[in-house]
Amino acid sequence: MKVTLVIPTLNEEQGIGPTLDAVDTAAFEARGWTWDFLIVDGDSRDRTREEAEARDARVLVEPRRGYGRAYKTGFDAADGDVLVTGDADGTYPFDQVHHYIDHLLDHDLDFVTCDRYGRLHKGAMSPKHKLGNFVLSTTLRALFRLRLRDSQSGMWIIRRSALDRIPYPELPDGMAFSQEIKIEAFRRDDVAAEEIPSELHPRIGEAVIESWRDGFGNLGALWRKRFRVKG
Ligand SMILES: Nc1nc2c(ncn2[C@@H]2O[C@H](COP(=O)(O)OP(=O)(O)O)[C@@H](O)[C@H]2O)c(=O)[nH]1
Ligand SMILES: [Mg+2]
Repeated sequence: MKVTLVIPTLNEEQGIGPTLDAVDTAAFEARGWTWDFLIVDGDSRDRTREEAEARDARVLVEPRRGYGRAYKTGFDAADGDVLVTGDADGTYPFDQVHHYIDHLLDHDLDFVTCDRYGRLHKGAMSPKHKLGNFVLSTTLRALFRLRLRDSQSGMWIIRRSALDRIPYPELPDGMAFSQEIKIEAFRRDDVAAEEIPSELHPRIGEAVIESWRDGFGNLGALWRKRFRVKG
């Protein structure tokens, strides 16, 4: 079995190294898995690509802007049997992903999303972000009747054979991609999806997103998706 770690980057020269180094490749080997790192870089102006290549990552340049756009390009190019996603900023527990993959395989799941609230390390989430995430997750639960604690988590474990049943190419190019891929996976009877407890660490390096704009953007996207308004 092959695992592809798909990671979007935009000026993450400080974060990408620790992110890739955290993966417990010995645990992968012990399980007989092979792996590759697939970086989808938004034409970074810093040393992100060099740092990734130094760790034998395959680097794709996707100059079209957007977090969702990067994942669409990455999913099209990934050839692992299982895909693992996450930010290149040290926030997600890449040191634990072999356990999350075990969970997917043991429970015969297609899609696992990692709930960051399982363990929030000190300084990992500002009060503003906590409030924003609370509003977004509560709204998602109310509008879509889905049991999701953390609608904005960016760490997912996906069985590649299930990607045909998740219409990711039609999802938004921006940050709303994250909540929408969960909605699509969870509302389909032919996709076995689950949320599992995970962790969140403080960020390495500067954030690319503008919280207020992206937060309200995601909130609007939830309402539009629920009532099928194009926007
Ligand atoms: N390729 C690409 N990556 C992006 C883009 N915007 C954000 N990213 C990456 O996507 C991940 C999430 O962005 P981040 O700024 O951490 O967002 P936050 O976690 O919601 O604060 C990080 O690894 C970023 O480097 C983009 O336009 N293109
Ligand atoms: Mg991040």
